[in-house]
Parts: sequence; structure tokens; C-alpha cells
Amino acid sequence: IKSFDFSFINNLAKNKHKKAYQGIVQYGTAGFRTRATSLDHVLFRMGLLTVLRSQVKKATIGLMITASHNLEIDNGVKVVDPNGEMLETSWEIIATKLANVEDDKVISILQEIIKEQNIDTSLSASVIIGRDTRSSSLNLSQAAVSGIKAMNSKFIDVGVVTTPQLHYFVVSMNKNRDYGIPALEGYYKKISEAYKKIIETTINNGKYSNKVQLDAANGVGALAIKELKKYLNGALNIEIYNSGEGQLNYMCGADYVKQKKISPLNIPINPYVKCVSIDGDADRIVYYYIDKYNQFHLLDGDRIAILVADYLKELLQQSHLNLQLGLVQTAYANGNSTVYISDTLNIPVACVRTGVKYLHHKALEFDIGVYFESNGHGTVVFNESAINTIYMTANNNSLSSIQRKAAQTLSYVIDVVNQTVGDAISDMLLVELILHAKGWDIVTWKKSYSDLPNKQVKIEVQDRNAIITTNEERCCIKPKELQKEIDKIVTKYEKGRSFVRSSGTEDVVRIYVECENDSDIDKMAAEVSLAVYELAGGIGIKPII
Ligand code: G16
Repeated sequence: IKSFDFSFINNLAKNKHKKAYQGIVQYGTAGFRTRATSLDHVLFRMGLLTVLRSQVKKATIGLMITASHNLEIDNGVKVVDPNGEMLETSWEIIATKLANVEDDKVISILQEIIKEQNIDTSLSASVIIGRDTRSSSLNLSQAAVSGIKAMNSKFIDVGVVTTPQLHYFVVSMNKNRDYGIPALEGYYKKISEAYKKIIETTINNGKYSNKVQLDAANGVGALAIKELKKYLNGALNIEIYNSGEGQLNYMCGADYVKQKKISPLNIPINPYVKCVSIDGDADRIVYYYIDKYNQFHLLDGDRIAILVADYLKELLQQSHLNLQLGLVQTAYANGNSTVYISDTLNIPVACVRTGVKYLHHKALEFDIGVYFESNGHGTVVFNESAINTIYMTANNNSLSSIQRKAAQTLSYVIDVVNQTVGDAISDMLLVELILHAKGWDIVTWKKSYSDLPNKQVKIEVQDRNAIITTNEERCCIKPKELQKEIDKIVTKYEKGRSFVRSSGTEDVVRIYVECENDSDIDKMAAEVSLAVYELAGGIGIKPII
């Protein structure tokens, strides 16, 4: 093994970046995520690891410091693979091992990884690192840089960016600019130019209004949206709220709005005004509005997915393109949304476990794969041959103008979309251009189908790993008696469905329930919560039925 100064790395691991936290940290749904104060050694070690990953993949690897929807006190890191995907699962295990060993074992684990993965350590490596606006993020990024430098690797620190922007950087660095120019300017130009082109070519926009009230969760998305507005040049009228003056994700942001089904703090309550909330690192988005009776209406990831898939299907039909379109959801998707997609839209729909990494991979099986979690995390992926076919059709003068125009629009949609991962900003542009094309206001959009009443709650347990699920998380196999109990509860309610799973980003068990009658939903949620509390080692206040 050549080129690394292991005694120098060892010294850093044992002194400057020694473990300050003795508990286990796990690479969860979206990387490591826990209290920011426990993470310095994890970031240092992820700096070391990403250099090795870069040597294995012979490509640039990304490192994003964020705890996304979690509160300010937490932080975390997401590792981004060369194609903009989340870190490969087999390396999550390696990352967890490296993050948890004692300080004096760091070098031996590094050497083990190098041997097992057969890494040529003389190869040059490159890591790109970004961070969100949390007060802990700068120090943590410096810990990661310390690890990267100790491995003599090149790195680029792009500073404060959204998670999807970091993914964009990784892909554009690795794809030799085919995907985009690896600079923030390239990102904004790409999505805004394509957006403006589509808007300009649609004449009749019916009930559509280009005004959006946006809750930026007091996070990095506020900075990005302010920047985007310069490039949009008035093509979308975005009013930004929660732009950094308050606490990050506190009573605001996409997760809060989705879970609580209420408006966030500080957003003006004007009936029928289109509102959106994004989360702390701007990779999730939900829409909502208040009606004249002050009732709250949510349009979440399920509805965004349906809107997008329906629009793409229309464009494929108009352009006579025979490309396979499919949609991917998780168990959280509302039962009525799944029925609507398969029975009304006639689009194949697949279900995978929670985590965009799983949805992304499944979506790649289609020529055009739309994936969204109901929490608003998702995007569209187009495979290479679909992209080529679309471009060829758009430029084929022997075809009808309708055919060509639809293909042309599709080609712009490809550029609006950040295909690397769910991106609240590019998703918002996508939704807006579709609403504009259809001439819809938010109420018309909401009317396309009705959701089943549903609720999500969280329960604290002694050990969240006590819950083990199968069948894309729809069935709990451990603790043994829990699924039987859930089955008993759901049969009492018309169209009842429920599942439980341990969160990979918070120290809780998540519970989802849905049924036909709104009046039953709280009782059903309480019953399942109690079953989890009693059978899975609940702590804190016991749920009351
Ligand atoms: C992350 C993942 C999402 C997942 C969410 C919640 O989002 O990227 O795919 O839905 O966590 O995961 P869990 O239910 O396991 O806590 P984010 O926006 O927090 O990075």
C-alpha cells in the first residue's frame, strides 16, 4: 500500500478528531444523522472513506453535510455516488463500520477496506463537498476536509448549497458536462432556461396563476430560491417566507406541513393562494392551500407524481413515442393514489421501501420513471435511449408539428428536471409548468381524485431496531405479535390499512394509518400506536385510545 501517511491519519483520528460519542451511529435512510455534537469523528472518517470510494469508482464522489428535515440541533452526512445516486448499499455497511470503530482502529479498518476492495491507492481521487445552513455544518465540513486532505486527495468545497445542487455538481463533474456545467450558475441556467422555453410556448393558461407563496423552512432553499428568481426574470412570481429569520424546520418546512396538515408559521393565510413548503436541504416539496372555510388542503408527493406522470403520458401520446412510462411509490402512498394511477391513468406502478435510493433504482427500470415519496421527495429519470429518441423526434421535420412540438416540450422537461435526486426547486418548476400547460389553479389540481383520510405518527421505543419489516415495509415480522395486532385493528375499519417501520433519520418508530372515514382515523392511529408501545418497548407517555 503506497501513498497514504497512515501515522499522520492515525494521529488525527486519535487526537483532533477523536470520538466524542460512544453510542452507535448507523448509515440510515439518507446517511448518518444524529446530534451535531456527536459527528466530528464521523465526518473526518467519511472524508477518509470518500477518497477510497473515489479511487474505486475512478470518479468524483460527493459529500453533503445536512440533517435535512431534522431540527437545527441535528446534523448528518449524505454520501453521493458518481451518477448522483446515494451511496451503494454494500458501502453503507463499510461506512457504518468505519464510523463506529475505536480511534485506534481507524487505520486497520482503512487497510482492511483497501485490501478487500482491491483499491489502487496511487490513483488520484476527487471529492466535492457541500453543506447546509446549520450552525454546526461549517465545522463538520472542515472535519471532512481534514480527512480528505490527510488522504492527499483533491477536493472542491462548494460551500452552502442545497442537497440536490450537490448531486448536480457530482453528476456534471463526472459526465464531462453532458449533464450540465458544474457550477451553480450552470444549475440555475439549465433549469430556468428550459422552464421559460416551455412557458413561452404555451399560449392559453386558463385559471393558472404564477404566484407562489413559498415556505423555505429557514434553510438553504431560501438562498437558492432567491438566486433562482434572478434567472427566472419574473416568469414565476415567488414570494419567500421563513427565509432564515426563524429556526430551521421549526413549525415550518415540508415535513412539518405534511405530517401536521397545517400551514407553517409566518405564511400569509389567503384563501386559494397556492403555497409550497420545502425542507431544510431543499430536496422535498409539498403544495397546499386554505379554502374560504379556512380548511387546509394538502397536495403531497403522491399528487405531484400523478400530475407529472399524467402530463408525460399526454406528451408521449402526442409525440407518438412508444416509451415505457412507470411510477414508483412507497407504502406511505395513499391507497387511492395507487388505484388512480393504475386504473385511471393506466400507468404501471411499483412499490418499494422508504428511501429515495430505492425509488431511484426502481424508476431506472422504465424508459421514463417517475418516483415520489408522499413526503414530497422525488423526481423523474429518463434513460439514455429515451433521451435520444425524444431529441430525434423533436428534430424530425418529416413528422407533424404536433408530434414535434410535444417531443420538443419533452426535451425541455428533461432539462427542468434534476434527474440526480428529488429537488424541491426543479420539482416546483415542473409542477408550475404543468399547471400552466393545463390552465389549472391549485383547486382544479386537487379535484383530480380524493385521498383516503390518513395519518402518520411517531412513537419512541427503547430500541427502534426491534422493529423488523418485510414486503417493502408493509408487514412487520418482529416483534412477532405486532403484525397480528395491526391486522386485527385494520379489519375494524373500512378500507383500513396500516404499517409500522423504524425511521432511518430519527430515533422513532413511524406509524401510518388510512381508512375510509375521517372520523375513524385518530382512533385507528391511537390503536396502532398503543400496540407498538406495548409490543415494541415504547417509552414516554403511553398512547390513549
Ligand atoms: C430522507 C430520505 C427520504 C425519506 C426520509 C424519511 O429524507 O431521503 O427518502 O423518506 O428521509 O426517512 P425515515 O422515515 O426513514 O426517517 P430527508 O429529506 O430527511 O433527507
